[in-house]
Amino acid sequence: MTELEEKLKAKIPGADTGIEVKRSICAICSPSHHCGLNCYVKDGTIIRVEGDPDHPYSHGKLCTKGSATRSYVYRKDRIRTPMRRIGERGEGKFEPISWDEAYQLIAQGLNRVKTEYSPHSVAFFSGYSKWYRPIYQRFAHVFGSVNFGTDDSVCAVAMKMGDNLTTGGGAAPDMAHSNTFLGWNFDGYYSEHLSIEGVQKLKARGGKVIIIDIRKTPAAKNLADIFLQIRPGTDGALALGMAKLIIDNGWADMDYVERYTYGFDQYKELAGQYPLEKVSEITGLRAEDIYEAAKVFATNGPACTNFSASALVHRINGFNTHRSIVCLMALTGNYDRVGGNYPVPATYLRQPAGFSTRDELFRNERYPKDGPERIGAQRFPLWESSFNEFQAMDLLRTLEEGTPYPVKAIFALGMNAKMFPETERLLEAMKEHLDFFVDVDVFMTRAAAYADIVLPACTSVERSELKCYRGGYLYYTRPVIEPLYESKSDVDILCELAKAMDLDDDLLKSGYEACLDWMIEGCGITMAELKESGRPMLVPTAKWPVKPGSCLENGFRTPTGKIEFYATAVAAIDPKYGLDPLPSYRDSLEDQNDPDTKADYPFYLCTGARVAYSIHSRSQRTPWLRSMCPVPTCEINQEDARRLDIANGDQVTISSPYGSIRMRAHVTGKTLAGVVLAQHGYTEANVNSLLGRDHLDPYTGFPGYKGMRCNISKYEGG
Ligand SMILES: Nc1nc2c(c(=O)[nH]1)N[C@H]1C(S)=C(S)[C@@H](COP(=O)(O)OP(=O)(O)OC[C@H]3O[C@@H](n4cnc5c(=O)[nH]c(N)nc54)[C@H](O)[C@@H]3O)O[C@H]1N2
Ligand SMILES: Nc1nc2c(c(=O)[nH]1)N[C@H]1C(S)=C(S)[C@@H](COP(=O)(O)OP(=O)(O)OC[C@H]3O[C@@H](n4cnc5c(=O)[nH]c(N)nc54)[C@H](O)[C@@H]3O)O[C@H]1N2
Ligand SMILES: [Mo]
Repeated sequence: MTELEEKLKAKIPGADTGIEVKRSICAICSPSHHCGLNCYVKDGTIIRVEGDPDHPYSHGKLCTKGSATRSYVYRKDRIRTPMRRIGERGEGKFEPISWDEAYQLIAQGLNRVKTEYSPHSVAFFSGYSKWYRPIYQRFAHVFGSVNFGTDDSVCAVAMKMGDNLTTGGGAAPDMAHSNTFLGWNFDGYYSEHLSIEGVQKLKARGGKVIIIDIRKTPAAKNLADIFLQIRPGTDGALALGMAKLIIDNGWADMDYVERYTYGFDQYKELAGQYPLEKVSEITGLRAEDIYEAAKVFATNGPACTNFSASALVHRINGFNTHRSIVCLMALTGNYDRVGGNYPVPATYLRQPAGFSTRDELFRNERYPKDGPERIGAQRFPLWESSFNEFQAMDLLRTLEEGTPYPVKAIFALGMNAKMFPETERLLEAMKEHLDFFVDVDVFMTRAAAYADIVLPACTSVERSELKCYRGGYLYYTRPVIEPLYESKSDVDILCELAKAMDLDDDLLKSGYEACLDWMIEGCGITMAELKESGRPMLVPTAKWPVKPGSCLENGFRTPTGKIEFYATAVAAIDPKYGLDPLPSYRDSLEDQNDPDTKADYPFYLCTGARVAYSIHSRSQRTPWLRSMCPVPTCEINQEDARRLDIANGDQVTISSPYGSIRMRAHVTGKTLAGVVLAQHGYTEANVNSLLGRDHLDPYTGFPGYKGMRCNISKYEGG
């Protein structure tokens, strides 16, 4: 081999090899992170990726999914051109059309529904991707619809609502100054790898780590001083039981409670109903372990905790469970204190970076103020009054029943139908009741097959995107390769469509960068500078780190100005909805506990706990990621497996009152007896088809993804 051939084989950048390293970010995963990505590009193709060591936030780290970027970007099922449906909805028969034709057809289709029904009969929906949302939400409102909704209907917002209504806002752990970390449903190894280092450092300093999880996770194994393997969905009872212990043993910070909180007496009375033995029985934990955890948490302070976007709030008792954990922070005086949890205001796309932008104003200033209530408002009034999107878990009912007004068109960016409970019924309802459906996605999906018009979006390495990062950074990424095929960036699609439809908004019509310039005005940096630099830039107005104590000094942003054990905003909701202003506990299977259902479906099904090789539906057909778990697999405890004659690797049927799916059994000692754990996102084994559409948390509308009844048996079909 010549020297050049060797260098080419080793993918060494240089003028001789023609390989150039271009910087971008990995946007496959959680928007809280988006690690820096170095792409090695030769002849317009990415031939290698690695973490960007100079990235000020991720410092060269990259997880499994980011490492699979090439496998993701170059997938065979990329949508290549705009397409018009020529077969039946769902059949998947399309013909290519030009972009101009597509824009004309979309303009006609949406305007027809607007004229025949109303602009609100067009629902604008987005799946998991967040980066384009300011542009998208404004687009929906300028079009005239109140109905903008996203995966926020099932992700993070239930937690944020709990935070907002209790303390006035979310709060980050001050890990660097803490003595105890309460990792409540925390497994950062899989869900946010960049969060692990802080916990490791705390431990190295001699701090204590408590992990509360339903399964033995890497966090439990590597980090925990105390590990509580709790029965799923019973955390609310544990939090109240801990509160009782803390109050009874004099471990509460009563000075803090008196000065900064509201409703303590009622909270104390509620907690009083959870003595240790009762909590032990509900949670399946040993009384001495609960006592020890409560003691360490309350007496080895300051203590901080993580707030999970997913695990606890994916249950019908989720909102109050989350609130009960926030209340523990207040009870021990750990909220807004050094070493505890403290508010860090959002900068851009709801991520904090220590300065302000106008993205929320950009999103909302054109909201049609005379419009009706949004989809889901009548069923979930607390959601409606707390959050500026429709509750997508009411979409199926709205389509079927047409009340309070019909939904006749959906315009979607990345709609994954499998995110919705009773997926097949949703697709049926879309087929039957929609006059017009547009889906913009990177890949061809089940939902896209039902669309009238399908448009190809490109991935993050093919376009630009604005990101903020903790530490005070703004970053405007530059494309490292040209968009593949005829794909385009979502924001370009939206801005071009705004022009084609001649929407009444000069900003949208002037394009993404002009909109960004408007949003970041006043922060001390311009888009021109960001573009020129091509790197994350320190924003002059940024103040980082944000300091704890602002609420203690200036009051909390709640109706009483205090931390509300008793949530006055919940008390303001019509009593007919039966919402409790206190963080009371109820069974996470309460609506499935009739004797027949219990007998037929004796197992607790918990879905979607994060794993390293998977992210929702978008990873399932990414070859490198799929190769790590080629067959949809569920975890079952070894005792249960023995009793049911299920061996490791056997095919099993998981069933619920709504349907059944087939998976492969992974028999393990890591999962509790009586529990089945399964991944979501698979087309051939869609766990959400097992979930009833009304199995929802009445406070937030969030689905019980992680708490429903099921049965499991060996599949005998060969
Ligand atoms: N059973 C169960 N279900 C769950 C969960 C669970 O734990 N258990 N978790 C829930 C949670 S927390 C969330 S956040 C949701 C995730 O919500 P989903 O919306 O289901 O997430 P994805 O499947 O990742 O992405 C949706 C679509 O966006 C497309 N896409 C990717 N990038 C882009 C882009 O740049 N532009 C466009 N236009 N499209 C793009 C993808 O191809 C995909 O089809 O799932 C929820 N579903
Ligand atoms: N690899 C990967 N990372 C992701 C995602 C992904 O799909 N894949 N999705 C991203 C998204 S959209 C979200 S919302 C976040 C969510 O991220 P997290 O909030 O971390 O959510 P999970 O991993 O679902 O749950 C965390 C832990 O809670 C445990 N758990 C489940 N039920 C219970 C319970 O009843 N009680 C207790 N105490 N613990 C329980 C699970 O076993 C798991 O170890 O992850 C983000 N990161
Ligand atoms: Mo999520």
